[in-house]
Amino acid sequence: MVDEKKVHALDSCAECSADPAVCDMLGHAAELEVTTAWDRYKAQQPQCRFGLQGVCCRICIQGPCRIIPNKPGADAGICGAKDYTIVARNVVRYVAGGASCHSDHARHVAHTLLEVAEGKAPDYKIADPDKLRQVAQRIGIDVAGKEENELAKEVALAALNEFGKQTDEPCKWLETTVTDGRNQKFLHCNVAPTSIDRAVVEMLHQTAMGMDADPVNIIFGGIKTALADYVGMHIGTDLSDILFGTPEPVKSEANLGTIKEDYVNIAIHGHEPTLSSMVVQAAREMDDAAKKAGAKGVNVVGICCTGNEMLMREGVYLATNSAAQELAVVTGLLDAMVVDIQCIMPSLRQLTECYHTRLITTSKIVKIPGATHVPFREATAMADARNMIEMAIAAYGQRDAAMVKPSQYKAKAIAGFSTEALINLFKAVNPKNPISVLTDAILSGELRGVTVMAGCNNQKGVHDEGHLAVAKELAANDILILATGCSAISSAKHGLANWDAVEQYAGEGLLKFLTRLAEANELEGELPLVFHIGSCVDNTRAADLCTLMAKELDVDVPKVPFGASAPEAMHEKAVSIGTGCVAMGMPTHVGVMPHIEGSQLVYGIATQIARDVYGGHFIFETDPVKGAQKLLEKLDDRAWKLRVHKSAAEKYGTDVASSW
Ligand code: BF8
Ligand code: SF4
Repeated sequence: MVDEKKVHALDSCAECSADPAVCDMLGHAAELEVTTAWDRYKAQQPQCRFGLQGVCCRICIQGPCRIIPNKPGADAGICGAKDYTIVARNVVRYVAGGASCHSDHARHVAHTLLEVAEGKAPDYKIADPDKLRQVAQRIGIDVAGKEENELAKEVALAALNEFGKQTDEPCKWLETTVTDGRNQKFLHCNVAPTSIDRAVVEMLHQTAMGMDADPVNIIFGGIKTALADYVGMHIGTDLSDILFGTPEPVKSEANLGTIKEDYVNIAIHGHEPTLSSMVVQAAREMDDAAKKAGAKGVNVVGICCTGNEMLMREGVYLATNSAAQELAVVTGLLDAMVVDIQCIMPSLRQLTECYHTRLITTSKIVKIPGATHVPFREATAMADARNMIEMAIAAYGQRDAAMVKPSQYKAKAIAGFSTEALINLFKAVNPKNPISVLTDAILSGELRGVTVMAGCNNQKGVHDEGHLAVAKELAANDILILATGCSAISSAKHGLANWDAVEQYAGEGLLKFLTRLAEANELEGELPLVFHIGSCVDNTRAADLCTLMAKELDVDVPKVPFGASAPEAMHEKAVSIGTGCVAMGMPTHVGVMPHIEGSQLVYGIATQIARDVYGGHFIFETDPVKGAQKLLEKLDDRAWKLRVHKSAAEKYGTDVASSW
């Protein structure tokens, strides 16, 4: 019998995670005296108050300057920067970091598309030529009479142009995907990015020592950078769909129980589909080699957003989300973990040292001392992927029985809900005007709104608890829920991405709505409570749905009952996505306090002034149920106003009021 107190980093299982697979595996880790993020979080306590409040400035090497706002002599940095300048600068630098991540990912996909078009990446092909044409047309490329590769080259070059063009017109991927109202707002506020790289560089420049001291101007710069992040994400999603296919509903399974004892297990972890799609393909062709080594075949499992990309397109199992990535190794059953970019804990190397697991890094900007580095090149993609699987097969025979602990936990999950797939579902109810199926449900009061749940895991809270509590509260209150990133993985692991959860948690209106959709599509019992729409770059799929709703309702986004929630936000990317959601006009709940409490002014801009200018605003609430309720209040307010304004417009034959 394991003594819970002794084996867990925190005082009890319930303080570690809402996921029983995680609690179980943490027990195993403790028995083996293997440390994880839970132990290191505890060792980091107490965390620095200046850092937590965002009032530590390290922007120049006279610092760090630490501010105590109302204490004479301590209320400004050496250069005189006040709390509001320092907090604003720190937070928008997160946004620049997030935008860099998403957009560099997108740049890589754009390069791959270009190489495919030029015949330099023979292992790839254009999987969705229809989407290629749609994207080309949307960004103003003449498609008539053009061959697929010619068009692909033009789209790839247009995408790459979004990164570095020096002229002053707004990015095409912004201008052509949002409402007219948003375009006007962004131009009016001078926050429409003209290119991604320029926005990021400008942000770093604007926030350097001796630059901008005005928190409003700094935050507007942050909004421009967040919109550049949106452009990067949208390019990432569009071009991935073109290269790897636009997702359609697919059934799979999620949680650590998908790592199988009698298979060669290889985890794909990170964010990009370019390499992982090759690993999945190679794995399917290498079952015989695995059998020769005594296994039943090769089993690929996904972690984080690479996992989401491959679940959506190939039905690959999801092993777990960000906080629990180490625990996939702790099972003792993972023969190789192939990582690409982002959210990869450096600790994985210290951990794999205790196991037979091969840790393989592949990106030239992600190397971990001690890991095996296999540089990934598009030109030799399939051979590289095979090489990695051979390494996993070789490791299979070296498992240490004393370290092995299979997990019994997994859940069925239905995923693959791209915007196109959602529209197809609505088409079965109303072929002529599919989006009206959703907007009519809101106008009639059957649904109270839509929310995209995004974001990470954060050790500051109980792992997965925030995601589950928010999803259940929203579902019980008739909100249609979309999910991305680690939130989507959380739902999948806990059985919220299948119909059983609809019966258990959906409110009356949501149940009616989903039943109607299921019946019209002959998918009875096969729709989820939480619609997995993809990885973090796929938050743009939610934004696209919101734009379609706004257009159908003939209003701008701030009037649409569409919200966002990141109950366990962690990464810089979450800060940029959240800021983008606010600029798009959405009420945006964040369940972890970001580092802004050191300035009441910045806090006020994020939670109140943003609403006056953009229509969207942040709701910071660490209690997930209260957070969901605060979001609901905002959605209800919007739905009520929408109904009143629409009926008044009909009665008097006028346009719907545009104020929010
Ligand atoms: O891009 S949700 S922890 S895995 S950052 Fe990372 Fe956050 Fe997970 Fe995907 Ni998104
Ligand atoms: Fe201190 Fe100013 Fe340098 Fe920041 S920029 S570290 S506040 S001197």
